[in-house]
Amino acid sequence: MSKFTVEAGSPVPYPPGAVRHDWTREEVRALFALPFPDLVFEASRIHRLHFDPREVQISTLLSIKTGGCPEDCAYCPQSAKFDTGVKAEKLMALDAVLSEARAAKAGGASRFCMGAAWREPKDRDLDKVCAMIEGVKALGMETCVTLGMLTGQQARRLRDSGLDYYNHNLDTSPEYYSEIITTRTYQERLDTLGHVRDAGIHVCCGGIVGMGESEDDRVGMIATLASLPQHPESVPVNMLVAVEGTPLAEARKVDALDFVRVIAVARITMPASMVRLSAGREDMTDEAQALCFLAGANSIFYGPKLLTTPNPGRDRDMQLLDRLGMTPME
Ligand code: SAM
Ligand code: DTB
Ligand code: SF4
Repeated sequence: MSKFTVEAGSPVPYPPGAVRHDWTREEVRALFALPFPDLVFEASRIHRLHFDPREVQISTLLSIKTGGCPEDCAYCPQSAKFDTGVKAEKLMALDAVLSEARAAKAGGASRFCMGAAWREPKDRDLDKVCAMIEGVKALGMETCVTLGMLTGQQARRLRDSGLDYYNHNLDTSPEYYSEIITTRTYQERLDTLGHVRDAGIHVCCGGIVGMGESEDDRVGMIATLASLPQHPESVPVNMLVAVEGTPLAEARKVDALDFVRVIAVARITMPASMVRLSAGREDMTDEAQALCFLAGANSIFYGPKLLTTPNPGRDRDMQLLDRLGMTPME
């Protein structure tokens, strides 16, 4: 065997691409410690065992209820606790949401994700969101919502309206979490994820890189996600969008190659999940994004706005996919 292959003593478990739920932190740490070419090669190889590496899933995001959130997530421009210039708005009307969904579909998105700046939805609001889900489903798109914490009963109501995915992120490691959020616990997040899973809704769960966390916190976040009883079907990896007025406004920028490592480790440990190159693409070079795709990212948010912050324009994204010979997933 060549000394350049990683099989000998590789921390990548065999058979490669097997879906495991018993990832230890040591194993995940060993992946982060691999030389970059070995890590990206393994991630790319494993990606191909489960997916067509030329295909990227495209979701469009809409903030259906912006700002004024009572939580104190240190990264978030929508928290009422920080002065970020984001104004609190009411829940959007059904018609307006559906016309945005039609435009997203016409633009090529297969999934429509709706986000609300709530700690948790009130039952009255949930009825309105259920009507939005039904309306978007009727357009022939997949649906995803992110509304904060849920009870089991609320998760079942969302399922009954036809919801495909619920997004609720762990954001970081259990150890670093209290540096970022004090108004709800890590366990509450895990409980919400359990309610979503039990209701039979697909789980979209990931985190953020670039909040001043250590590599060990990245290890802790991925090890937690990869040892959930069932892997999230979708794993968003966000690069912090540092917003003025938030406590993380001056956070040190992450080296693009370190971000690629997080994508690669997510791909290797959750081989059959979609890994989304999520927030932060606006400030990433095309080359860094190409490396993320090579390392196993196969999903993006498409359209010029995330929830409140900019995302690359449609032209830039289509040109990038074209240059890479990649196509949107049907
Ligand atoms: N309020 C709900 C909640 O927190 O669950 C849903 C919306 S919240 C904006 C969804 C996720 O967006 C957060 O969990 C976080 O991971 C991500 N996010 C928010 N602000 C971000 C930022 N400035 N940069 C990167 N990701 C961010
Ligand atoms: C996720 O992980 N990233 C998206 C989505 N889930 C809801 C949100 C990113 C938000 C970035 C900051 C903003 O635009 O407000
Ligand atoms: Fe509120 Fe969600 Fe922002 Fe936290 S991330 S402040 S819960 S909108």
